[in-house]
Amino acid sequence: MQPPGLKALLSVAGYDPSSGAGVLLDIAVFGRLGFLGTGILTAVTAQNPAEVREFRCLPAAFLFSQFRTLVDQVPLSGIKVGMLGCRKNIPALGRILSESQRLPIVVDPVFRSSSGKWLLEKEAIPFYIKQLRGRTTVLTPNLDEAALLSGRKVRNLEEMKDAAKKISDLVAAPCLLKGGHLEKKVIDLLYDGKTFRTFENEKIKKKVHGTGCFHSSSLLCFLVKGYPLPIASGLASDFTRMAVARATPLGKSRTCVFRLS
Ligand code: PXL
Repeated sequence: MQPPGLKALLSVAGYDPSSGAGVLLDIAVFGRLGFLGTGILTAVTAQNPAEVREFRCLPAAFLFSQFRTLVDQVPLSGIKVGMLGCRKNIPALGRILSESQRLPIVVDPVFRSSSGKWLLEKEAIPFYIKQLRGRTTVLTPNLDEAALLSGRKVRNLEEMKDAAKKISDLVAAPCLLKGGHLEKKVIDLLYDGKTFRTFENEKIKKKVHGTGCFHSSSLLCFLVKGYPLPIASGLASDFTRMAVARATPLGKSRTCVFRLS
């Protein structure tokens, strides 16, 4: 049994040995915000803070088996999805989502690493969208991912609005478009199917690995704490900004990692 009051959140994502992103980072964020972090692996990467060199996907049936085995014993309060790695994992994700429809589900559509490596085949994006449709609470793309999902250029707030609306229509869910890569300011944009809301923060000139993972896993935590999506989105933007301010370089590269302890 889980101790009373302890809620478990699940990260479905890749393994980054440096713990700068993926399941290890998500679990650290869940723990920092008061939850028990659990994780199932889609893929194992060979990477350091500077680059993803290569990765291997785990067999798709095994991805589902990790989920089934965990939930046979452990009740979950929410799910965050990150890197899938391979097209073959998409149907397994679809099953996981359809079996979890009563839970808050945050999907971070990870397609490419900051160093430019594809973390899901580009050709699989339409199938991915189809499997997500109607099955997620919110989708959290960054500018690059929003461009890939919507098929449009996404470079400023006007284009972000256009893309967020298109993506929300495609997946039948709200879209929180993360604008951390805008040039002058960080503007995160939420479109909930009706209204646009923006969350602005000063840009901190720092290269931080795993910002997308951090943002979406903290969003899940605030949703599970009971905040409505617009409030949870603002809290996640602010929490991420504070964490970026505290992030420090790890090892030889100048890329920073989050410090959660
Ligand atoms: O930030 C995207 C991302 C997500 N998950 C894993 C990653 C990366 C980028 O490198 O390695 C496991």
